[in-house]
Amino acid sequence: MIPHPRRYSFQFADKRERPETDADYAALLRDGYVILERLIDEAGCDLVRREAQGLFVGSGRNAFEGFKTQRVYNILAKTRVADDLIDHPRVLALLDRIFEPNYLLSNAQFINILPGEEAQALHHDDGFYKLPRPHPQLGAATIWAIDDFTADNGATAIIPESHLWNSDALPRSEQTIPCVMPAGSAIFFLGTLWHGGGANRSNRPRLAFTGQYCAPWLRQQENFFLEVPREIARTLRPAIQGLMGYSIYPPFMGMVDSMHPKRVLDADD
Ligand SMILES: O=C(O)CCC(=O)C(=O)O
Repeated sequence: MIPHPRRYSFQFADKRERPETDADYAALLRDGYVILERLIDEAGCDLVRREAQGLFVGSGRNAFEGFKTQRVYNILAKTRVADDLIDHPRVLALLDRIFEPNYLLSNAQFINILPGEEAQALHHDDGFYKLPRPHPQLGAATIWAIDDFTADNGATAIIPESHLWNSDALPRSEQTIPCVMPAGSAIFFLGTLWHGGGANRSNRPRLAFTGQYCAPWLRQQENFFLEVPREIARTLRPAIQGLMGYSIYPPFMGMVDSMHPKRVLDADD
């Protein structure tokens, strides 16, 4: 029998409303994105930068990853420095509004756009769920500026209000604006918003962290159960475990041998 889902869903049981949430949510619905300014300070950015720098190996394997872009995948197995970004209360408060409880982390990466990188192809993050638009919210993402995002250093290019477009509308680069924001800020956008990494015409790298999230009944991009060893997963805080998929979308989705996955995670080997 499946234990009552609330037993292990306590991190997601309460809405994390904050004074800013109403305004953040209104902007998100209107524009498709909202910029959350200066959520972490310079010391926090330095910490993330130092940790990320130690993890980069090589650069992108194709034009979409970016031949002059460095990426770190499987962050949850490699460092704890992104945890506070992944479950930042201001981000969770918005996710609480968009999705049913026990929504999931789909993908977490560091992205370092190096000088000389070209603009990435415009895309929307939920495009791989092949449903015609408009559709219910499937995904949402954050891109955290660990360095200042400027007009010429590869700041994410976005098309405001493109979350409202139908499936047949195609983006043009002239429609984009650079998401200029100071280090420590994050852009939060809906999975339907057209965007892409910007061209880096500066002489310095542009470091970002991105967390992508999806509805609790969708397949995640990352397979966290294979990526993150069980002995690490056990040590993570419940909110992160839940986001990885150690949770249930009631009544059954995510079960392990008829039990809540967190019971199995916590059990002795
Ligand atoms: O790095 C960025 O600003 C955006 C990257 C992106 O959208 C992606 O790689 O899917």
